[in-house]
Amino acid sequence: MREARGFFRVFAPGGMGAVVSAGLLLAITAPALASEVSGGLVATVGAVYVVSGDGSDANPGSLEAPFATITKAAEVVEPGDTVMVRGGIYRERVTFARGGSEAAPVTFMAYQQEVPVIDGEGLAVGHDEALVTVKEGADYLVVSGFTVRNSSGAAIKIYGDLAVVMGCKVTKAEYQGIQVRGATGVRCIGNEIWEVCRMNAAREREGGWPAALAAWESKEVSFTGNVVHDNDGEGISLWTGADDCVVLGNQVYDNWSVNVYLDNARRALVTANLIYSTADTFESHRDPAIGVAVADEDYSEWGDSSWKADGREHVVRNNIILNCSRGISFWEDVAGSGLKECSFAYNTIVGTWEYGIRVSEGRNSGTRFANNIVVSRSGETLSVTKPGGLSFDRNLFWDMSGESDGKFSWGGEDLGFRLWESQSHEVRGSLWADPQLSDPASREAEGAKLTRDSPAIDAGSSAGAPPFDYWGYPRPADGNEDRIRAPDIGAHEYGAEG
Ligand SMILES: [Ca+2]
Ligand SMILES: [Ca+2]
Repeated sequence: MREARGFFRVFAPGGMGAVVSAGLLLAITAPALASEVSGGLVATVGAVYVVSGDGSDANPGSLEAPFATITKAAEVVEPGDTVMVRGGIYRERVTFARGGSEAAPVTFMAYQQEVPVIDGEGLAVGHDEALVTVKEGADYLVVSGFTVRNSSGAAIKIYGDLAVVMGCKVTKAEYQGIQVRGATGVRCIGNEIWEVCRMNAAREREGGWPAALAAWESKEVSFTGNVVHDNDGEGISLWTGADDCVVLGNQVYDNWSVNVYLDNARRALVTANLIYSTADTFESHRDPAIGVAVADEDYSEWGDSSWKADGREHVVRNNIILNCSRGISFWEDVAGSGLKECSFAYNTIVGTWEYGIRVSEGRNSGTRFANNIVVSRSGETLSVTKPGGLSFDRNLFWDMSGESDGKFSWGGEDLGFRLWESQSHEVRGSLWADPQLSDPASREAEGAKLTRDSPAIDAGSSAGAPPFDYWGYPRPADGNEDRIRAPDIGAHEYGAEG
């Protein structure tokens, strides 16, 4: 996905530098590395340690005489050091208290293609603790290629700034899979997180469940290319005080309460994600989950006297949302909260069981829904209980059930598309037409592609159009070769792939 690659280039030079050195490490054996490094290949890599289940913490930590525990390595690393952990099961709570620097990160990584497993079975981990913890002050730490499983608390919690957690498999935790707390610039890249938030495994709780992948009171966190699925809470959450965070290129599906949740967060960018529900029959009122939800839940009762409703300035674009209860949803939990200066644009939402878009109350302002494809399956396309502060511009609506005009619930009135479009001055230039997607029943992104005669082609407005589509191809394109090069409505720019 090109938007993802651009993101790496622009925002992740330090982390990807560390990854490049990790790639080098994979290519050569550990004893060879030090001389390669001292030969100038990598300027700032320090010592290399190896951990193996059959080693000993009394060893020097070399390939021939490895440490036995990750904990031992974590106690001795200096900035620039690399720890390679061999395959096998490590039954230890790991605390990373020593980090690196921008020029010299500390890296803990799987040795070659082996799979080190940090397994908490039988270990006491409190509900607000984690099996793996990156402590505050342990900055510039890279953790790559581990499986982390069986925690009676969270699996991984990150308090250190600019940490990178990548290529990890995280499963079977009672609470969060990965939670970033009070940290800046953390990146979670290419992890798989499933079957966490097990404290709600019965899926009967009325509230209080955690999220599989979450940022809380943190800034400039990015969640990129992760696969987050089958969790018993929220999928990805930007939670209270999570500001300027990015949710990019993830696959998020079959999570219980909400797939992507922006709760008391500010200035989130949610882009190029594939969000869906696989099933066609459902077991509870939250099943299937919402695609992207925004709210400001009231946590003042938790004793936070400074709490105020704060959600605003989110950009949610180029996402594909399939077979969810609602595609995009806001609900007003406390008076004064609302969608404020948010943009929901160029998303393709297909097959919603409840509403394509639902905005429930809210003191909304300056928020724009533009250039989205919204295809419901319930006959109920859109619901806005309190019009005002929301504009709808160049959206393409349709319903799979054969409804001729859809149902647009607007300030308590049930309107068909034509009445809705003609009555409100906040609504401009939307269409009611079959978007002619390549496979509207699909759960894959390809199914949301336009076909040649789609009315979405060249029908978008260029104001605020992102320069790429979901796949990262340039927008606008003249994919249908009619000499009109305008943006297409939805997440796909037809023919842009050339
Ligand atoms: Ca076009
Ligand atoms: Ca064209």
